[in-house]
Amino acid sequence: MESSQILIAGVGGLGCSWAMGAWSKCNSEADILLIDADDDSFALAESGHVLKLGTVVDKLGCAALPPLAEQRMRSVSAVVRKLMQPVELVILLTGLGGGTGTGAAHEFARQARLSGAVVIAVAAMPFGIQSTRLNIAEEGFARLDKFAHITVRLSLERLARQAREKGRTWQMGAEWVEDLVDGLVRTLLRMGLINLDLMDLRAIVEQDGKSTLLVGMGDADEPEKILHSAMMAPLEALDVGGATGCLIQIEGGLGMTLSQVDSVARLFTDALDSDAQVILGARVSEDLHNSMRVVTLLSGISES
Ligand SMILES: Nc1nc2c(ncn2[C@@H]2O[C@H](COP(=O)(O)OP(=O)(O)OP(=O)(O)O)[C@@H](O)[C@H]2O)c(=O)[nH]1
Ligand SMILES: [Mg+2]
Repeated sequence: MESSQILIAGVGGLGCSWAMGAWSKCNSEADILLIDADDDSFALAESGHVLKLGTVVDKLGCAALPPLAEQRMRSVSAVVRKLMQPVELVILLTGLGGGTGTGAAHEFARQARLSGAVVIAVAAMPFGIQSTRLNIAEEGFARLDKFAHITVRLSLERLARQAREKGRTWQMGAEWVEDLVDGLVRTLLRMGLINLDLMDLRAIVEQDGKSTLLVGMGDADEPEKILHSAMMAPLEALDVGGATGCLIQIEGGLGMTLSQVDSVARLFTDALDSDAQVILGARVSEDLHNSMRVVTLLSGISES
C-alpha cells in the first residue's frame, strides 16, 4: 500500500486533535483530513486536507447539534468523493457526545464506504456522569457502527483513569490512540517477513459481529507482558474470546526470531474460536531493539 491510500480522518474537536497527533507519530506516512466546524481544530494543520462544516458566524462549532453537523457533512459529499479517489483505508477518529463528531462521523463513514474504502473508526465515549452527553453519544455510536467496518469503542473514563495512574493529564491518553493508528499504518504500508495486504484486511473486517483492535508492546522474551499491555487498552468492556476472525501483525527488532513470533501469536490467539480465521504478519523494525509491538484486529465477536 502507498501512503496516499491511507487516510487518517479526525471529526470534531477531540477527533481532530487525535488525528494530528497520530499523523505526526507515523511521520506523515498517510494522508490526513480534519473535519470540524471550529477553526481552532485546524490551527496546527500546516498541510493536509481540511473540511470546514459551517461558516465563521458559528465559530463555536455545531453547538451540540448533531443533525446540523450531519446535514453539513452531506452538503460536502462531492468534495469527499474527490478526496477519496486514491484512498483504500480510512482510520476515522472521533469523540462522541458533542455536536460535530456525533453528527458528522457516521455520515463521513458512509461517504467513504460508498467510495470503496475500508473504514476503521475509533470512537471515544464520554464519562458516565455526563448522562445527556452519553445518550447523545450512544445514538451516534449506533449510527457510526452501521457504516464503519470496524468501530472501536473507547472509554474516556478508562483513558483518564489510566492516565492518572501514570501521573499524566487525561489528554495524554492520546498516546494510546496514536500508537494504535501508527501500528495500523505501519502494518499496512511496509513489507515484512510475512506480508499482509488489503485483501487480508478485507477478509477480516467483513466478518459479521462486533470487532475491535488491540495493541500491545513489551519485551520480546516476555510475551505474557505484551498480552497484558494489550488487555490494558481503554476499551469499553467487550469479550473478545470466541472471535472468529483475527489479523495479527507482529513487529520486532533485528534479533527477533520466528519462535518469538510464534509464541506471541499463540498467546494472542489462544482465546479465539477454534475455527477462527487467523492471518499473521510479521516484520523487523530496526528501531525496536529487543521489544515487540503487536497489533491485533479481532472480528466476528458475538453479541452478548
Ligand atoms: N472530560 C473531558 N471530556 C472531553 C474534553 N474534550 C472533549 N471531551 C469529550 O469528548 C466528546 C466530544 O467532544 P468534542 O470533540 O470537543 O466535540 P465536537 O465533536 O467538536 O462537537 P461540538 O464542539 O459540540 O460541535 C465530548 O462529549 C466530551 O465527553 C475534555 O477536555 N475533558
Ligand atoms: Mg467542537
